[in-house]
Amino acid sequence: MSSNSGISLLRERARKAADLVERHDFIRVYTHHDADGISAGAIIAKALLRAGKNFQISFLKGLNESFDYEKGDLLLFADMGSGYADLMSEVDTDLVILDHHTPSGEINPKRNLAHVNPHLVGMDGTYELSASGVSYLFATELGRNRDLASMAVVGMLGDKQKIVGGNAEIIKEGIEAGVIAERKGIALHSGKLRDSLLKSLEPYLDFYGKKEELEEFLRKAKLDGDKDVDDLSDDEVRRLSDAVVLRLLQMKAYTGVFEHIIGKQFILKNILVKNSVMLTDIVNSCGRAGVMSLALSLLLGDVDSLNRALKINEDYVIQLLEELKKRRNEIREGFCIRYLVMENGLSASPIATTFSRYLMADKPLVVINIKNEHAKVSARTNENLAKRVDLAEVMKVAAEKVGGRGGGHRVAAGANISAEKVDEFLKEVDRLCCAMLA
Ligand SMILES: [Mn+2]
Repeated sequence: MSSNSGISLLRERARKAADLVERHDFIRVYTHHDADGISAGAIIAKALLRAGKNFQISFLKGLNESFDYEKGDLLLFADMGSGYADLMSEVDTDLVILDHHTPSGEINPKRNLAHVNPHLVGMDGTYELSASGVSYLFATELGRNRDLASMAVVGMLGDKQKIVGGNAEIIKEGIEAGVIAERKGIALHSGKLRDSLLKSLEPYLDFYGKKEELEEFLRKAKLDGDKDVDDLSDDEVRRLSDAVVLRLLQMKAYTGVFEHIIGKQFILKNILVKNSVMLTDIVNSCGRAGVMSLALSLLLGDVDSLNRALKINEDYVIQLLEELKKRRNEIREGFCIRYLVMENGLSASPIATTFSRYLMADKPLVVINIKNEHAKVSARTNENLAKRVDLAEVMKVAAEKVGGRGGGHRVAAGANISAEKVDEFLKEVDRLCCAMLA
């Protein structure tokens, strides 16, 4: 099915969701606590406000957390729901699901249901539409809300999607509405170039604690570190891009990252933070710090929240850079994997993502964080290795072998196991990866 007909089928489903909303006075909204979920929440909030609806919005880590609703209200889930058909079938009130995760089965609704998910219309929810994009389609059916396209960009970038299919369509509408502009450039935060390079995590350039190297990098590329990233000329952008690519190659980074960090950048003209990469990082770190409503306020245009959100992002970045520096020498070699076992470390997933994408891309990386008796596992690889290694399968099988649970995507998966089983688990993960790579 072409994604064009997919999108019109999805709009029909979004229309049904809008119809349900119109029949209710109060809407209970639950969304995910990451950048995609928060931006979906902001789009929904704005659309409901404009439609004159009363609503309450809450954030969940997932549907293993509990939620509640009053019978007769409309219950709306964003960035979750599709994977929990059983749970959704038990909901005894009208229900709207705006999601992009793979549906787990048929939902048998007790009341009215509008289920809006790209997978249900032959579109790929992993790369071509996120929950914020689905929420945008819903919002444009509910009212004149095309100016919210800029918020949807945060979810696309946050979920590391591609600008194809549904995402490309939303960008096009945002440009037509005058709220998104495209610019050639590189994925760096606004601010002094020196500072942005030093603190960048995506791309991670490994300049933290290496002041001399950074100055040498700037000198060689004939760039002024005091100049603002947003003021660089086309020529300077080109020199900077070349220098960044060269550095990443020397670091042996995964070359698939280049298409994400160099080339088209999006300017969000009607949001307080116009640099889309920077805004996504800020929203993401607010989510990680547990202050989702601060990020929501920022997206909705609250000037007072800007400085607080910037500070949260700054603290998060420094904390993560410190942790990366500290943990780098603790990474161990297996036969077919690398692994890192931390006790009471920072959250495992951003550490696993950064190391596996930028510093050691030739083998799958498993990062384990032990807290009390419990071990949380993050496993990462890249699209290239994932042609052979399926980490979702590896995590599932290895975790079940030691009495835990695991799963996820081919390139990014996780598991929960008990701390005393870590060695046995790692051996099994290594064995499974070797078998898949052979
Ligand atoms: Mn999402």
